[in-house]
Amino acid sequence: MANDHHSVDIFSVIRRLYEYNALKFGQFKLKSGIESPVYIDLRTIISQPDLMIDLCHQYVPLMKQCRFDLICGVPYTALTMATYLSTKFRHPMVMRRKETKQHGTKQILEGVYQRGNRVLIIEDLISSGSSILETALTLRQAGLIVTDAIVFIDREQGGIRNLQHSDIDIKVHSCIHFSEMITYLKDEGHITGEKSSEVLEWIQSNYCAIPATLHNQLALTTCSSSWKSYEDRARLCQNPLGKRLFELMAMKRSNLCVSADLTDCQSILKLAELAGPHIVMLKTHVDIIDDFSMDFARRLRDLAKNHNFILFEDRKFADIGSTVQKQYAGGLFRLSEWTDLINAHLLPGPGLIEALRQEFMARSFKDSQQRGCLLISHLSSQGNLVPVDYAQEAYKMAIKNPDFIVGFISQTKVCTDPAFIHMTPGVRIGNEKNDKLGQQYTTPEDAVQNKGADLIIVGRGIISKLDSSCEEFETNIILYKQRGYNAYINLCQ
Ligand code: 5BU
Repeated sequence: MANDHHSVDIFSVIRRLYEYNALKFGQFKLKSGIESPVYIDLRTIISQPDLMIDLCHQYVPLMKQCRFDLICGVPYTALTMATYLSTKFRHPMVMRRKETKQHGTKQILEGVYQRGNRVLIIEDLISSGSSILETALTLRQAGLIVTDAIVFIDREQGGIRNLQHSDIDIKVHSCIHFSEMITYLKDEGHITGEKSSEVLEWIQSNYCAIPATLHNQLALTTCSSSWKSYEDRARLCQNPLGKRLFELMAMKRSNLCVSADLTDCQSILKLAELAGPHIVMLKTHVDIIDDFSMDFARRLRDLAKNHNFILFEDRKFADIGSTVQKQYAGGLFRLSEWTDLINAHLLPGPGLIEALRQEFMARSFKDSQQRGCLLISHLSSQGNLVPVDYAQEAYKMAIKNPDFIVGFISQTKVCTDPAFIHMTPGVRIGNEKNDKLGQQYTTPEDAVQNKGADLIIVGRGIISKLDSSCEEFETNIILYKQRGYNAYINLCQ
């Protein structure tokens, strides 16, 4: 960042905040209902541009200690500060809306960014840390990395420690501590010794916790304290297919799904035969097969039965309910007759989900086969236009339909509910980080430990070995199976 020649003593800023009534002493009722002998209101300084500038420059030395690509102010007070720091020092900024727009793109995050960009959060003051956490959750849900935040005043009520919690892991830097500020005001004769002791005592005995509801949303970061084995998760699952999937994962010690992106039936059957013992799921794109027939579908089902894996057609339904019913049950592929699992977009709304529910029920009545649906909450491809709040909407839809929504195709955790599975594509071992057509790859460990995957989906990383010797194919698939499974097991430590 550019050198900052604007040096102003922080205590002169504190004195002026006091003079402009941004620091008030008396009896104040806080949002939480508690009575406080001190009130800090930094919102007022938007009307004092000189003070605003001098205050903003206090962040600069701390910004130099942080690694970041973008900055983001916590709405609303810190937005003006972040805007000043962004324009003055040419740091690109993103802006988090407090409320999602009800029209247009429904963006919750404004600005230009890429997954993996590092964001520094700017906030005016910290008490519990909840506001910083809310902003960090939104940023992380968009695939951004948040490790640091800077606040002007640390109220010393536990916020900095709250955010150090392993689930959250945000380092908060502060320009000044509350006690330093009070001591300065007392030493300069602005407040009495008595007032200073009263305020300091009050602060020390009023620890602020992060509300439980917010803590529950900490699904983004996979945390060891909430880790559950696949067996335990099977027990918590309400839908029979999800239950069977978790049981298979525990029994086969595998969280691997192979993506059979091959264009002829013979190769897919060969893949199913060779991969069968190591996988819990085989995923198809039936519309890329040149010679599809229902006989092939029956043979694939037999292999799935023999080797005990689930058949998932990656159909990504995204149309009105009536069309989806026909796409699922009819046409050349008659998916409802041979697949266990399909997936859908939320874009068309709940009618699509209702349509699938009706079809599932109608089919299951005939053949008592377990069926389920995954919701697409994210895409793995670069520059995809999936909105940031898509994942939240997917979760809302899932909890309304826990009897047949098995989980999510995700790139980050959608929820902490252990009954829903998170399945992540874009996994490959080796040097390829992308496929030059938008696919973005990560390792099994990164998918599980950082992106919250319970199950990894691997296509070309495995099928590229189909024409190699059986030994080579097997060594490779076992490597994926072990690395994916161990990454999940290692989370419990
Ligand atoms: P790959 O060869 O490992 O890149 O194959 C990944 C598969 O997962 C492929 O069939 C995709 O269609 C599928 N996929 C994906 O890659 N990314 C996504 O976000 C979704 C599906 Br949804």
